[in-house]
Amino acid sequence: MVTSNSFGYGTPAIADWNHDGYDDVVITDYNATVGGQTDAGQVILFRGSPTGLTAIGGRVINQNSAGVPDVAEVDDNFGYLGSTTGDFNRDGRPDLAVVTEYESVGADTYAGVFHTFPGTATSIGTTGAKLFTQDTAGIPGAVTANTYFGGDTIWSGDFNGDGFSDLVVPCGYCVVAGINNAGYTIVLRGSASGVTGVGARQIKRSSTPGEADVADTYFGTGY
Ligand SMILES: [Ca+2]
Ligand SMILES: [Ca+2]
Ligand SMILES: [Ca+2]
Ligand SMILES: [Ca+2]
Repeated sequence: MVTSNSFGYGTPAIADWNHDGYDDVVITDYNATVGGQTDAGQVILFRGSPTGLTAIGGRVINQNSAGVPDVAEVDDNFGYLGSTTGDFNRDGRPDLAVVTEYESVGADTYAGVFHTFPGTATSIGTTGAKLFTQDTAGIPGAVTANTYFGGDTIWSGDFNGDGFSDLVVPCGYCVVAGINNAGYTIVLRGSASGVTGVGARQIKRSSTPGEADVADTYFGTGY
């Protein structure tokens, strides 16, 4: 069973992107070579149909897709380790968020980023895609090498009940008050313009009364 191919290993995102009543799925393919860049990574949309999942009408999205911030590079691992969906801009169309936890930001290797992609009338759009790092305005914390922001997975829900889906992004390798790898999660709000850093909050173990942050426990992740 050992293989270097990791197609489908990350968390898939499931929604009905073409509004035909059949659920569709985004499957991660983070070891894919893109534009000659090994392990740059991509995700692939498959359609639901009366006979089940089909590649017909699907699409491939990677960091070289038109409108997507950044570019496909060796070892980005776009899609590692997962994706999620929610209606972040409350337009009735499901949107997509994808982690790239090995992305380097400036000189900070493996700092980690995530992208969001707006749902369209019939699919997932790359026009209007956004890139978030820990230096995005409003997000607590700062870009730091080897912290793998966004890993190992992201998820969503409408936590403040305003109808805009919100996004939860972990940083298990992040330092909390000098405690290495204690980790925290960032909760970002949805808005009319989609996921925003405005109003983002940091949640860590010590956010709960009586609980303390502990080294190497990677809060919010499965590490
Ligand atoms: Ca569908
Ligand atoms: Ca990249
Ligand atoms: Ca939407
Ligand atoms: Ca909300």
